[in-house]
Amino acid sequence: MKIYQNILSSKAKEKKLLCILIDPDKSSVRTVEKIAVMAEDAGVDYFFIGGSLITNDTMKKCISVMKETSAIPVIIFPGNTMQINPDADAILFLSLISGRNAEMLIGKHVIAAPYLRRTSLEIIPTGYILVDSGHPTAASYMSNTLPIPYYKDDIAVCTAMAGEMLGLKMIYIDAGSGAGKPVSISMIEQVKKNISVPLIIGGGIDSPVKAKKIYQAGADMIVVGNAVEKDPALIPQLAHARNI
Ligand code: 1GP
Repeated sequence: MKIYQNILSSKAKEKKLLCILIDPDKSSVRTVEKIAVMAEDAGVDYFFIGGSLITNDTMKKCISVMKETSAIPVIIFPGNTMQINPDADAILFLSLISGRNAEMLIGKHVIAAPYLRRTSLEIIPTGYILVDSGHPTAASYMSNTLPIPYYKDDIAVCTAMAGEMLGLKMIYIDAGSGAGKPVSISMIEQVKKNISVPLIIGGGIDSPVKAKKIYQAGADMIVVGNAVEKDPALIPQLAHARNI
């Protein structure tokens, strides 16, 4: 439980965390290498790797490039069971609690469990909540679930509370990769007031200003994918935004 313990101890010290998401489908090996070097220099806390739909076979290669280029822990953010890879350090064992698709709540987990048991991946049970950001995202389409409406803070709060009561160790609220706008500040504030496990926010965070506001609203960790893939120079500015 090394990574989770580090996340907990950062939260206790109010030290905000930055996570860069690498989607192997969107980034060439060269880009991954560049991002990993810049992330290492900027003191990024974690890498997530995964995607709603991965059509090439570069997951293993990406992990090895990230590990050769930096010492930042690599956490799998799986879109499906095929993305489990024993070379990473940990996996978010995501239950899609905003949806009502039994496969995403428990079905895939049953299939993955015996395989995960044979790896040394640290398993971090995480309540995953998708929030509507104005248009369908790959995550909502591929998971065959309805995201929580953008303005329904109360539904997000009750969903996050239920996830924590079920024993999930983190809550990850995601507007979806490439979302037109991130999760609202008021939703983050309301959820934060009602849970005590670490709160992760991702989707559509494309500037240090937005990142800072989201940290100030209560996110313990933010996840940035698209913006960094487009412009790796954002990495040091995002890292700086952790100092709220
Ligand atoms: C998606 O939260 C992540 O699941 C990251 O989203 O690519 O929009 O930064 P972006």
